[in-house]
Amino acid sequence: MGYRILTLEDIPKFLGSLEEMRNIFTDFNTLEVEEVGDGNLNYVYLVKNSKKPQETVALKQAVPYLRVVGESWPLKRERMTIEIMALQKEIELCPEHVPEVYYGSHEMSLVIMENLSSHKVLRGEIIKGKVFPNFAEHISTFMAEVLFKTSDLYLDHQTKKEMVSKYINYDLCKITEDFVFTTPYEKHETNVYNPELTEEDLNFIQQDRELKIAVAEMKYKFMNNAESLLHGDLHIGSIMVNENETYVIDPEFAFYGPMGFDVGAVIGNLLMSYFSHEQRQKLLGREPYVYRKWLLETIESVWVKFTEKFDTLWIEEQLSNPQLAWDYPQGEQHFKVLRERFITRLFSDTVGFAACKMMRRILGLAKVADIAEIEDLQERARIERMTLKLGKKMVIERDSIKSIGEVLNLAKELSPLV
Ligand code: SR1
Ligand code: MG
Repeated sequence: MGYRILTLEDIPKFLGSLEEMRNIFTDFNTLEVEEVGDGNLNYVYLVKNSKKPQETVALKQAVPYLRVVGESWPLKRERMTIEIMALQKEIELCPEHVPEVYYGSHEMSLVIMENLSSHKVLRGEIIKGKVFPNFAEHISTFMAEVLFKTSDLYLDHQTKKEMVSKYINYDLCKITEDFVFTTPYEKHETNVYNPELTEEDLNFIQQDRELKIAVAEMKYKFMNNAESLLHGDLHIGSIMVNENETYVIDPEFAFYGPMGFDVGAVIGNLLMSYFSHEQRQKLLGREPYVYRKWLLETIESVWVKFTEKFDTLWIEEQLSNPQLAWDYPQGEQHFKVLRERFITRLFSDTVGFAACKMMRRILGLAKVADIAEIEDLQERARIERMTLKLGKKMVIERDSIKSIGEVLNLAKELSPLV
């Protein structure tokens, strides 16, 4: 079967041709297909048997261009091969937080998976001001399991190198290199600015010596530190939730990169939500304090729980596979110092990457609805300036900021929790 772009009309027949779908659907004549993808890259469809709605799947297909721009921006559809492989690896390592995959086709550049019909995209839910008490617990488990167990701290030397080469993701890494680390920090034609931002606001980022150097350093780290298999785009639009469960979706940007890039994506996005709710809670007719406090507590918990779980996995690995290197009287203590220094360095990376993820959402092409959909442009610009200020400070001072509490204090200095 050669590649072709599926349409709404084609999908029932296509599904009917797949052996794997016979376990799911009892009738292919009563399927209803709805296109739901609002993503930047691909098409996503939900398919349901109208007679038996519990018979349902999600189908995602990559097209040979960047969907958000159109056919004028070609993009190899082989990105779906990476997505399928990454989903399979994440399912192996953390099945409780990844949707089940029923069928994947590299040729058709598509994946058919569990329709998370009782879950919603976390960004949309946060915009509505909903609370998810288990989110920090879940996302920290996902990140610790995947980042630790795909690194050299866990895999043998050959498997790790085979993994690095298997997950080379030229095209989507280039998108990140451009849109997260390059274009937002220059006068680039693809940037999109709130018209209420002034030239001074832009130059505060685009012409500042220390900031430009710091972002270039983060870009170099992104391109050269093949530490772990990253999700690669772990913003709160790549996470689906309900009150009890959390699922990570959309790993098409997966590649071997620095662990802090994923952790920073979660933290940076939640910091932007914190700023946005200075305004959004008022629009919802609420006092901003309670919800924004939950957001800050969640950020702290994500980091604390992630590091605790990561450390536990490392200790367990040392116990089950003891390394000769630590087999001497003070070895246990010295191993502990290594772990502490590792986490200190990972924290600096996390802060630096979170900062880049924040600043790019204000000045670059791809926005976050939390801030970009604030209708009052002056109010939006006020929140954008806070985001830029915090991002700038975080990336420049990433090595001297010592704790997640310090990051939260910086956010509160810019936008008091009242
Ligand atoms: C031009 S694509 C823009 C962004 O969408 C994806 O979700 C990634 O974050 C990418 O940077
Ligand atoms: Mg995505």
